[in-house]
Amino acid sequence: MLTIYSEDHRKRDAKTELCGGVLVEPFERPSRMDFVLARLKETGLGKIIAPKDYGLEPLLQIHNKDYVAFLETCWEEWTAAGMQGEAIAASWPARRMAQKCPVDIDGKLGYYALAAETSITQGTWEAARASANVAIEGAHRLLDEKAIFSLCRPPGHHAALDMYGGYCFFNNAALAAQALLNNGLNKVAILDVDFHHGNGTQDIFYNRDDVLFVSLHGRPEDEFPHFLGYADETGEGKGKGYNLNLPMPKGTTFEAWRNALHQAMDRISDYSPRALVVSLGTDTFEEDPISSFKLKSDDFYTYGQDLAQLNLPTQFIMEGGYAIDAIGLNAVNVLQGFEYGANQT
Ligand code: 6XA
Ligand code: ZN
Repeated sequence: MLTIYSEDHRKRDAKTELCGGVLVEPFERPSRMDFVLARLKETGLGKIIAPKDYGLEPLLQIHNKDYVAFLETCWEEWTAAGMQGEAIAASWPARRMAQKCPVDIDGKLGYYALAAETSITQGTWEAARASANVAIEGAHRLLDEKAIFSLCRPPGHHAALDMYGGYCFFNNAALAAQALLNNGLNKVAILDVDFHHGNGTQDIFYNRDDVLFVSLHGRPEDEFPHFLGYADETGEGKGKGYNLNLPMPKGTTFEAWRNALHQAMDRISDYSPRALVVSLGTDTFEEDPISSFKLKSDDFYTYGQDLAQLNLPTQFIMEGGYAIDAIGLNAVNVLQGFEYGANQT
C-alpha cells in the first residue's frame, strides 16, 4: 500500500494542552508519526512519498474563507498583541450572544474554536497545510491504486466549515472526499472509526447526498466533542438519511464495536459509493490515555480485514491515537488486515 507523508507536520510542536485544569504536554505530538513510520518500515507495507502543494483552492471548497485567513495569521496576531504563551481560546459566543467575529485576536480565537484544549502555535498553519496536502495527494493517487494510506498530522475530523479544535484545523477526510468527487467519483462514503465523533466531517456534509458519513464513537453524553454525535442526527435537506451515528458507551469491547462496524458496512454497501475514505483513529485501543473503548492490537487487524469486504477503492486517513508506543502497531495492523482481506476477495 502506498503511503503519503510530509515531514512538515513537525512544524506543529505545541507545548501546551489544557487538560484537567492544568497545562500538559499535548497528547497529539510529533513523535506519534515516528512510531507509525517505524512500523511501516518494519513491515515493508510499501513506498512512502511526499505530497505536492495543492495551494488554498481545495481548502476553500471545504472551509470558509475568513476561517482559513484566521488560521494563516493567528500566530502573528497573537504575538503582535504581546501574548506570552501559545494561543488558546478563553471566551465563546455562547447561547444568546452575538455570533459575530470580533477583530481582537482573543475574541477571534473564541469565535473559531470549538474547544479550549488545542493551542495554536508558530508552525501550526504550515503543518496543517501539509496534512491537508497529504490527504489531497492520497485522493488523487487513489485513481491508480486500490488503497492509500494518508499519514496525516495534525488530524482533521473535528475541523468544521469554520471551527478548529480537538487537535484539528483542516478536515483532511472531507478534503479527500471532495477531491475524489472532483475526480469524477460521484458518490463517496466516509467511515469514521476514531474513538471520537467526527463532528467536523458530519457538519460539512450534513446537507449533502454525494457523501455518506458514518461514525462509530464514544457517546456524546460521556465523551468529547460532547455536543454532536447522537444517533438521531441523520442529515438534513438533500442530506437526510446520509448521516449515520453509532454511539457506544464507555468500556465497549471489540465484539460490540465490530457489530456496529458491520452495521456501518451494511449502510455503506446500500449506498453503493465509488470510493471509501476511512478516518482512522487508533484511540479505540484499550490503553489509550484519553479514551474508553477496549480494542486490543489484534482487533485492529481483524477489522482491517472486515473493511476489505466492502471491495472499494479505500483511502485511510490518520486521525487520533495517543497510546503512542502502540500507534504504529495498531494503525499498520488495520492496513495489513485490509491488504490480506483484499487478496482473499
Ligand atoms: C480533548 C480531547 C480531544 C480528542 C481529540 C481526538 N479533551 N479526536 O482524538 O479524534
Ligand atoms: Zn480521537
